[in-house]
Amino acid sequence: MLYKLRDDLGLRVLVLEEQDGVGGTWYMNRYPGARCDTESVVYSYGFQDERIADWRWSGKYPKQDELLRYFDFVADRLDLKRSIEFGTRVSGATLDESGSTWTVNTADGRSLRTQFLISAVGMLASAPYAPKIPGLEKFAGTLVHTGAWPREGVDLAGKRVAVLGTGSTGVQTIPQVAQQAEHLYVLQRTPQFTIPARHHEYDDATWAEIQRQRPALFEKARWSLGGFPWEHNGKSALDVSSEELEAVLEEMWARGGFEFLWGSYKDLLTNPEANKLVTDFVKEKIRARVDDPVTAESLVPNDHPLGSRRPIVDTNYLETFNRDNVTLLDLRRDALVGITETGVRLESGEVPLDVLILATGFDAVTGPYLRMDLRGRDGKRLADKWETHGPRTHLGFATSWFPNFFMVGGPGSMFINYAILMEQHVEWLADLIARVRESGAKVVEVHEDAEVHWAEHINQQVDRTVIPLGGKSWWTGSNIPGRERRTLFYFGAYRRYRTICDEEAASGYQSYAIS
Ligand code: NA7
Repeated sequence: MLYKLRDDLGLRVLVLEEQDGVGGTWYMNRYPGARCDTESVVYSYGFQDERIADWRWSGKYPKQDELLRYFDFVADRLDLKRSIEFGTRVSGATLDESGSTWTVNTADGRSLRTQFLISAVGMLASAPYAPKIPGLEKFAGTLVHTGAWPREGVDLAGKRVAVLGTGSTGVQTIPQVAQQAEHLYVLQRTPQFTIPARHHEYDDATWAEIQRQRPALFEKARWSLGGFPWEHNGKSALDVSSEELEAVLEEMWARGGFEFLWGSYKDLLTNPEANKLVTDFVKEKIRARVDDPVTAESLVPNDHPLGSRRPIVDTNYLETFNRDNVTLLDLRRDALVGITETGVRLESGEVPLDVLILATGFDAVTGPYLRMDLRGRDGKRLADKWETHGPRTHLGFATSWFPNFFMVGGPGSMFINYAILMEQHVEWLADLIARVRESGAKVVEVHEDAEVHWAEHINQQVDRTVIPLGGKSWWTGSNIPGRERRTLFYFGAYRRYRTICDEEAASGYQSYAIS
């Protein structure tokens, strides 16, 4: 966004960043095993700039430290850091009476004025979530949240360690922690489906071939279902023989990653009957990967179908339970009662610990926004507005009562390959801002009925998927106790979303009042 607005549009731009370096989620999530589960080749910038063209990814999925090096490389090569103020947390922002200027307040007591305020706070990392477990504050060992992992690391060697949480983060860190700890206890409340990543390093010949194909891969991803460069085979899983189904699923399983779900049959995530076929396939894979049948059954999800929660990609997660130094503690059978000074207390008794790792996720999607006190027209607070009606936005870009305020990937946009989505958002928002400036207008605000219409649309659309069967999860904001389920994303095809965005621009931004 900075590059686009500053270097393409020639605007005066300042980025305020709470952390001391670039990278966002990859700056904060330094836990062992942190790795992107979107393939590196399309989890990077797609715009052409020869200054960053010589970057080379080491393999299929980039690790956290490689991602951090990438963002640093881009920021340095494009000379971005001179426009970024690091170590500055925004505590809030207030619109002035003219409706055209925001006063942004920082946690260190300063205020800055700007015509346009763009939030790129993301939807997860800036708001880690730790459950209120009785006695948590009494724990005398090392307590660490994966999303706030210390830069200097945590010494796990020879320690009795527990990981609480088995979402994407827990699934990534558990195999790595198991290699370091004397003993690892995995505290699992809800078992999850995981698909093997099949990570591999790129040799020079592979990388040269990927480089050759890269522009075409990006173009494909930009007009795909989920921002990935592959397509389903056009068939229903219900229209093929069981032999053909098995063969295709086995082939996709061998390829690994999200391609298993989005690159095979067209109805795995939309038709419950088709979904059951693939859900059963993955349940059998879980049983085959875990030696002990009792542990295996505890790891098989039985309260939600595959794809109804955020799918998880793993490397050796289930095999980790075959190690002698790893114990699965199934909290559905033996409830977590509380934390003591020396460990965790289950119904069956206490498990002594040196280190407790919370892999308990985030106050996702709305949390990063509501940590800031944003006040729009007539002093309306964003928290109050979103509390009353849910986080209504227009396509995830803007929300009424908050003129000249925009979001990159806000609630109501999509949960897909974020690199592809972000770049589209940046371009769309830059075009809108350019249009406002060219017209000589000062204020742009989305019409309330446009966001009401979009909220209705995404609510209808989600009912055509298996997502309503997913129980409580961050995808619906219901991972936070007491919070009602909400549709936070458009779960249709990305190419359809992109077309809707393009049509809005082509209409001259008919959903917006520009004055
Ligand atoms: P998630 O996916 O929200 O997972 C959080 C995990 O923590 C999940 O297994 C939860 O169990 C568990 N949890 C949360 N609170 C509790 C309590 N009170 N007791 C027991 N277990 C609990 O967060 P992640 O960090 O793994 O991933 C978030 C996203 O970041 C990920 O999807 C990627 O897009 C990047 P539950 O399932 O609620 O029973």
